[in-house]
Amino acid sequence: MKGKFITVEGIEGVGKTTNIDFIHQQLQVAGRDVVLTREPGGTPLAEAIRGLLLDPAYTGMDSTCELQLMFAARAEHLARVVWPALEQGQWVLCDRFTDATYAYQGGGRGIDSGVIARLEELVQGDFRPDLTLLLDVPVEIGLARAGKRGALDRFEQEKVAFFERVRNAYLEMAQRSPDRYRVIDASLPLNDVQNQIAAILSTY
Ligand code: T5A
Repeated sequence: MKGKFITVEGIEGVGKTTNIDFIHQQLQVAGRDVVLTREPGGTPLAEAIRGLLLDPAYTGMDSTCELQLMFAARAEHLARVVWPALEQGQWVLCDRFTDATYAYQGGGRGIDSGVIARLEELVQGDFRPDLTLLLDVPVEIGLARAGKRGALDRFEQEKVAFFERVRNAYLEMAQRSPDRYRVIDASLPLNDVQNQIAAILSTY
């Protein structure tokens, strides 16, 4: 692929939405042609699947159903948006990707990582992000920030212990893949968070 694939990860309320526009802007200033997208979602069909996944009406959804919906949305998103853009030399900046599946469906729901890896292989082969920015905050800070936004989606209704497992799964992945991951302390004031991001992007 000619372009670069950058993903942004973290638990709820960590500040992905707040910071992704900043990252987009930094990359554009550096002269990159950037496609900004998200998972689950990024195409009309994948956004429809996102609607099902986040809808509190489906609280208690079977965890393997949830897992397969994540990868169904991802297959569509990769085929229609991510891979064509990278082939054309564009950079793709994506709000969450497969690491979120390992963190939420693996760490959070307890699905065996070998099962996730088999779907990963089916849907994306050996395709992986070039760079993953993990915004990290203690769970209580993330949930307090997310809680200020009003109605909670199906994931945001989970308990603190679920998000502790999700956060730990992210931190373990970052430890295992130091070449790809950069961990950002997102508990600091926004300006300090963005200074950390700018420093990372300036070396990339
Ligand atoms: N999911 C996703 C899976 O389970 N498996 C998968 O494979 C994938 C791809 C949707 C859900 O899907 C799950 C995970 C998710 O639960 P999402 O839309 O990315 O994914 O969900 P959220 O994490 O809920 O994303 P949000 O946009 O809701 O949260 P953000 O982007 O992390 O937080 P943000 O930027 O909205 O910030 C929250 C608040 O904090 C403030 C902001 O102003 C805002 O009010 N804030 C700060 N305050 C003080 N200091 C700072 N440094 C701050 N940064 C932000």
